[in-house]
Amino acid sequence: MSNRTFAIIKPDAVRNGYLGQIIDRIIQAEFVILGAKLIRMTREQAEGFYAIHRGKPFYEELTRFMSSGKCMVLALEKENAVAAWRKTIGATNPADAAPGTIRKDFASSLGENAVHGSDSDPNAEQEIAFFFSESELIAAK
Ligand code: IDP
Ligand code: MG
Repeated sequence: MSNRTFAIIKPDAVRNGYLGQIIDRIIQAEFVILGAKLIRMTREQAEGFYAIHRGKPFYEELTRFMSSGKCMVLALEKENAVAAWRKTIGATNPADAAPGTIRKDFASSLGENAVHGSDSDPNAEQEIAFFFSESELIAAK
């Protein structure tokens, strides 16, 4: 189970036309896509998904933004998936993100930063389960 992580291609990236290029980065980085869906989160879903940030100053802005348009949710597999995906996406603030990372190349601000990545194995499993049933995850290539 430690080899899975959860990703979101956020509404800013979809709106800005980067969906295809970000999926390509996922494939180039040799993640196996176990599941992917294009959805529009309700405000309630966004509030539930980001419940860990409830009470923080950016919570309102974050949940409004995450429910503002289409996004793609993905379950990804790779060795050390959580750390590998966080390395691929770069720092939360694109201004601090390393060259070649997704946030450096496709994000424009701290709030609207193109992608999400889980921060631990237990959170990855919980986040995958928030959007996918196990039967929707396809392990075979
Ligand atoms: P992460 O996405 O890199 O794990 P977190 O600290 O978990 O970063 O924050 C979750 C999301 O909340 C960020 O990706 C970003 O969209 C948003 N966010 C975090 N800090 C701020 C802030 O100070 N202002 C506005 N939005 C923020
Ligand atoms: Mg986080």
